[in-house]
Amino acid sequence: MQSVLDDQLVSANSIRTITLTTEEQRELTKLTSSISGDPYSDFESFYQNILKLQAKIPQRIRREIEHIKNLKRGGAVIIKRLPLGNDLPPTPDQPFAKITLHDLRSEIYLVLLATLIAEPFSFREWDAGHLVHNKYPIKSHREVQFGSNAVEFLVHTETPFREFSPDYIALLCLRGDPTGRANTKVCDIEKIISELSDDEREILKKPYFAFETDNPAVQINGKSYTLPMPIITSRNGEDVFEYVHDLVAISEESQEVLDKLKGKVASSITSVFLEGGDLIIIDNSHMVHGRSAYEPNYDGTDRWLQRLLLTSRLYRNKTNENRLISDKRLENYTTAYQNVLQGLS
Ligand SMILES: O=C(O)CCC(=O)C(=O)O
Ligand SMILES: [Fe+2]
Repeated sequence: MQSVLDDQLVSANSIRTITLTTEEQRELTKLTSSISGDPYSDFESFYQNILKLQAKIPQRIRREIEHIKNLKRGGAVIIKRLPLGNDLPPTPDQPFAKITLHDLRSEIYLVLLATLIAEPFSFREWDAGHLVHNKYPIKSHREVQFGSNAVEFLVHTETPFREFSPDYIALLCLRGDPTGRANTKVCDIEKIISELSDDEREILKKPYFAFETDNPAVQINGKSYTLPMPIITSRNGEDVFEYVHDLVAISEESQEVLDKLKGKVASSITSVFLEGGDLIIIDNSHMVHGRSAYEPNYDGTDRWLQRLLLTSRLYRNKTNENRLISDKRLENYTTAYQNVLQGLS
């Protein structure tokens, strides 16, 4: 039997890990077996059924998840060995919206645990309007900066530089990479930025940072960019951070600071190998995440994640909310990215 003492509770990188005991697994299996509803065709009913049982989540799991919420700064928690069962179908090779395989029941674990931290939401234009996103490699997406790619998925804030980004993201691994190569990456960007000078931080607060794109919002010195934005912004008096490893700066001075930041991010990344049954919840306002490159086989055995976006800011009532908001800056993404998104709907 797994002992609680085996767990490495705190690592140097604000990532806490707990491994479920057999008893906790048993309790969760019992709890989830009474939950009904289809997370894809009627998310709200499914979610309401889950909320009724949330008070019964084993204490230690609840405490660990709530710890990240209460930190109010960079943190992530990994819950290992969720009892997802053994009847996972082969990993699909097409976008999830195009197949009839729905409701795997793993969604119950994802939504039950992740919504202890905040409320679920998503973007209407993403993943066919599903609240639970299924992420696995798709051959034609291989090179794109998207969760279904195979090249390195550069570390990023989820949904950076838009009108709204999630406060947390949750990734539940249904099937780990059988080749052992795909590592999720996590980095505490708040900590890195706190170690820069005041002058450097002032530059990161200016709207000097953007992506190169073929669908520009602005042109600067003949180059095409998304709308330049700051990396540090303030929310309710607290600094929050939005960053992606392929950002560029629009002036020489800001490029110098960005290059320094990129170097520090690259050397402060923690790699986490997710196995089937592992859930990671990441504070998306203070941490960035990504994934190493890997070699999918596209034969039904590939890595498979389910993802939930979470917000502490949008909803007051926990019932009957419209949980889809619009991703309004989509028109300035690269054409390659937009093609992938459209293929999902
Ligand atoms: O594949 C991973 O581990 C990370 C995926 C990711 O960044 C995402 O789906 O948002
Ligand atoms: Fe992501």
